[in-house]
Amino acid sequence: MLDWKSREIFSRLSIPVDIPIIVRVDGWRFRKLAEELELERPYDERLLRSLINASEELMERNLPVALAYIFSDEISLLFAPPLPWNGRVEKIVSIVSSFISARTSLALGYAASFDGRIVLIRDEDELVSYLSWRQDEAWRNALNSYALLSLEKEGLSREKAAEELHGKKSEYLHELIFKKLGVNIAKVPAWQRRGVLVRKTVRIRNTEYGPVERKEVVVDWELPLFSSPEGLEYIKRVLETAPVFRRDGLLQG
Ligand SMILES: Nc1nc2c(ncn2[C@@H]2O[C@H](COP(=O)(O)OP(=O)(O)OP(=O)(O)O)[C@@H](O)[C@H]2O)c(=O)[nH]1
Ligand SMILES: [Mg+2]
Repeated sequence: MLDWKSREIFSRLSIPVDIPIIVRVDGWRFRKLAEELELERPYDERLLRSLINASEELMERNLPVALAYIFSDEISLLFAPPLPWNGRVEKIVSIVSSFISARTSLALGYAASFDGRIVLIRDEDELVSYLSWRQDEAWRNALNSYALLSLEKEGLSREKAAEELHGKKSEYLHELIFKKLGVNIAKVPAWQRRGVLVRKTVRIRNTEYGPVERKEVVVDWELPLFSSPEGLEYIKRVLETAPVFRRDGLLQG
């Protein structure tokens, strides 16, 4: 008999357990899912809420997840060290992706799948840089989705509209969205422009028996720009109040 265990060649692939990581999952073929579920365009709150709930449920499991940053069809989950499953890459990526897929599918009543990847995060500065990168993408996504819709409303096919928008500057897109849809993109809800952050926190409540700590999951719908001084302060505060980081403060770079 062949030693089949030895053919599971990636099962030993692991990352040091004392490093924070982001696990980012992205919906597979969500354009098709959005069409079949007739999701609202360009943004559907039902989809966002299903991703928020899936993230909350993951955080409520006994896993060291401090926060989840969400926009469009993607979620970035920050895991604090020590990493679960001895840092085994296959285990981490497959469980997180399938957990989010299962919860989202149940919420939407549609079989939704997510791919997944791991990103190493060395310290707080890198976390801010990573989140700013994804938030830039959220903003680009907002401009693009509204602009696509404005051209499609004029009768262009999605493909033609995408072709037309290729390489266009953001000022042009702003103008187009305002002219064709009457929408000031700078004024659409913050969650559409900047995404949403779900975080685990500890609240200290004063009771008649003295202060009591309670873990809670909180959703922030009005995010600052992560690359601004206000954003930096916000992320610092999120990490300070996250129970998984308060324990040993490993992210304090
Ligand atoms: N109508 C609608 N569609 C959305 C919403 N959020 C995400 N989507 C769709 O999901 C897609 C996400 O982009 P991608 O991840 O690049 O596209 P994808 O179809 O998921 O393709 P793969 O990720 O490569 O499998 C968008 O292009 C939209 O078509 C939403 O709120 N409303
Ligand atoms: Mg996708």
